[in-house]
Amino acid sequence: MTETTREEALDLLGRMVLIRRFEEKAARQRAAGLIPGFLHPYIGQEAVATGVCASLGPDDVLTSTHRGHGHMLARGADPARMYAELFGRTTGYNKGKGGSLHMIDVELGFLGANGIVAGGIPLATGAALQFKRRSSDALAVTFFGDGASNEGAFHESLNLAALWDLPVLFVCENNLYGEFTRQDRHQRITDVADRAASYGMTGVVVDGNDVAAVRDVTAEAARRARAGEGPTLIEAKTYRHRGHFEGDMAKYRPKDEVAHWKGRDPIDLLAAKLTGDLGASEADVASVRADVDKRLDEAIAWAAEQPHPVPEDALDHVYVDSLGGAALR
Ligand SMILES: Cc1ncc(C[n+]2csc(CCOP(=O)(O)OP(=O)(O)O)c2C)c(N)n1
Ligand SMILES: [Mg+2]
Repeated sequence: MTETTREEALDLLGRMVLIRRFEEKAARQRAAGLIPGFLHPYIGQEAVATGVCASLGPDDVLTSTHRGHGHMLARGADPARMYAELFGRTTGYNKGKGGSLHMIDVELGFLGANGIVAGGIPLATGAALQFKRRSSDALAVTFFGDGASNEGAFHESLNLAALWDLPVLFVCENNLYGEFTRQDRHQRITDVADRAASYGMTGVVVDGNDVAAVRDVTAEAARRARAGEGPTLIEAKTYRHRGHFEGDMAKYRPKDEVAHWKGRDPIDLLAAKLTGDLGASEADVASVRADVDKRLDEAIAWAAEQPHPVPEDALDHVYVDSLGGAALR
C-alpha cells in the first residue's frame, strides 16, 4: 500500500465529506419540497467513488448509476450546478430536465448517471473499445451494484472486455442489497469478484470503506489496463446507511448489521487515521467539515435562485440531431 501523507488524507476527507453533506442537504431540500422525483443517497459508500477517482487521469471516463451523486462529485463536478439540476433549474447540468437519474458532464468525462440498472456497464465497455482503437492512453470506469451483477449487460460486457483486453475497470459497489433484497437472496456467491474468473479476468475484493485501499487497488488495475493487460473487476465491500431511496425506512435490514456498518463509517475511519497516525488535530478535521458546509450552503442558495425552464422549451434538448444541427424539436 502506498503511504498517504496528511495533506493527501485531508484532501480525501474533504471529498468524502463533500459527498456526505451534499446528500444530507439534498435530502432536507427534498423533504422541503424543492426536489421532485427520487433520490438514492450514496451516504456510507463515499470511500469507493473517492478512492477510485483519486487514481484516475483527466482523459479517463466514468459511467454511473441511479446512486450517482457521489461518483459525479468525486470526479470534480460543481455541486451548485448539481443542486440546480435537482431543483429543476435551467442552469443545472441537464438544463433542469434530467434530475438526479440523468445527470451528466461529458467535459468532465462523467458519461452520466443511469436509471437502468447495469446500463452504464456496456457504455463504459464501448468507450474503452474506442480508446483501444484510437491507441489512446485513457481508460473507462464503470460503477454498479451487487444487484447489477446479475444483469445480462454485466456478463456480456465482461466477456468482450476480457476477450479484447479493453482498458476498462468494472467497479462493483457491493452494499449487500439490491433494492430491498439482501445479497444472499439474489445470488449464491458472496464475492461478486469471483465472477471475473469465468471471463478470464482479474477479480479483486477491497474494503470499500477504506479510501486509501480503494485508491491503491484502482491505481494497480489502471496501470494494468493502460499497459494493455486487460480489464479488472474490483469489488468494493460497503454499505448504504440509508434506505434504497430517500423515504425508504429500510426496515428490512437487521439492526445489528446496520450498527456494524455504521461503526465502520468511511469518513470516521479516515478522520481517526488523520488524528491518530497522521498527526492532524481535531481542528484540522473540523475545518474541512466547516469549509464543505459553507460551500454547499452557498451552492444551495445560488441554485434556489435560478430560473425554471419555460413550457415552450419542453421539447428542446430531447434528441440530438446527429447531422450536426441544433437539438431536434
Ligand atoms: C433494468 C432495471 N431493472 C430494475 C430496475 C429497478 N431498480 C432500481 S435500483 C435497483 C436495485 C439495484 O441494486 P444494486 O445494483 O445493488 O444497486 P444499489 O441500489 O444497491 O446501489 C432496481 C432493481 C431498474 N431501474 N432497471
Ligand atoms: Mg446493492
